[in-house]
Amino acid sequence: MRRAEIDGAIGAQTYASLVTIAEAFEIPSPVETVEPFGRGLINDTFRVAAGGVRCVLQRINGTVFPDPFRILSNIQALDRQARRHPDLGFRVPALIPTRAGDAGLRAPDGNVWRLMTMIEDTVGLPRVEHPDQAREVGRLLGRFHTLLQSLPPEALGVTLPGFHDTPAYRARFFSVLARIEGARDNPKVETCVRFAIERQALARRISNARDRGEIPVRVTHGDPKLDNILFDRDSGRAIALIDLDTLQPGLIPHDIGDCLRSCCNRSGESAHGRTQVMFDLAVAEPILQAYAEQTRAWLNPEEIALIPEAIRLMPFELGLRFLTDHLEGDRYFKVVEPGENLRKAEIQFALVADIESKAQDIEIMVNRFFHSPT
Ligand code: GN1
Ligand code: MG
Repeated sequence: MRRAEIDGAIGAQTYASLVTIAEAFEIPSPVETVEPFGRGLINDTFRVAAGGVRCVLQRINGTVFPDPFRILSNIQALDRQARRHPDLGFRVPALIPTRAGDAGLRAPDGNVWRLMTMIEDTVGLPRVEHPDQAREVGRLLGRFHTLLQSLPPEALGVTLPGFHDTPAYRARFFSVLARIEGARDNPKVETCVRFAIERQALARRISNARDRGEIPVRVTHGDPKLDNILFDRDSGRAIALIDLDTLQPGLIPHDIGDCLRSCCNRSGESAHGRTQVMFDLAVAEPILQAYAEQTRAWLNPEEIALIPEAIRLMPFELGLRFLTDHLEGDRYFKVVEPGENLRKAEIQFALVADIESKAQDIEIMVNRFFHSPT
């Protein structure tokens, strides 16, 4: 990418200022290249090359995350935990300190930047193509949760208050809807609104279980979508779960639901045209089976019982979030073109509908893998 394009890519951030930021960290100097990287919807991400080293530079979105340094200390806690359990073969991107010795850099404009090592010789997958890949996803998420079991949730700071608080997202959606005049004039919006109204009760079930103390708060990833999983280039093993911004106290069923809504929707979050959105049970099965093998011994029965519900809930929640953002003018999730968040909401809701039609199969699968060793 040419420098002028990079200059345009993140508004006022010029190429020269990116180099200055990268050079504030403990990497060989001078920095050779900085280029946009990845497909994240919240932060701005760049790949930096300097003296034969490649790393990932990110500006943490300060509008979304109230205290970016809390994210950095949570990542350090995970890193220490992974080092205590090398047997799990779990790799964590290491934070490269600034030359002043800090975990991140607060720029004069107030933005916080971090630099991380690139986990080399890995690939991401645009979609799950083979059951072995699905098995790897389940195994990785299961090992991740197992690794975090011995960390008390209080040991981690809350990086994003209200994250996966479905009742709060629901309430916010209805208040935005009421505030924006003519919002329901668009028939696509109206169809989504009706879909959301019919499923209002869904928003509360899992948080009710948490409030009643039926399921524990544990350390979770918060965003284990396929884009955030890295596979070893040679062996194909899933070895890292990246994007650790929402590593914080949370609910296990939410993580499983989020992982499945992403991996089992093989046409992706932003499919165009007439693509049939569907929840692929042939992908769900190996993920759940491998996940269960890793976690059966310690997950509690209520958490297991809520997995099918969470699989339906997470695309519903994300659909509500996309739809709310569309109504508010795309302030939270980055879009390339107007209407994108609305289309993404439609896709998540179509996924919910397909999951509902397969509810019995999902229930049977969960029971089979978690309650009877295979
Ligand atoms: C956001 O920034 P990114 O793309 O990793 C979002 C997730 C959504 C995801 C959908 C902090 O993640 O909750 O599931 O988009 N992260 C946050 O792609 O809101
Ligand atoms: Mg994320």
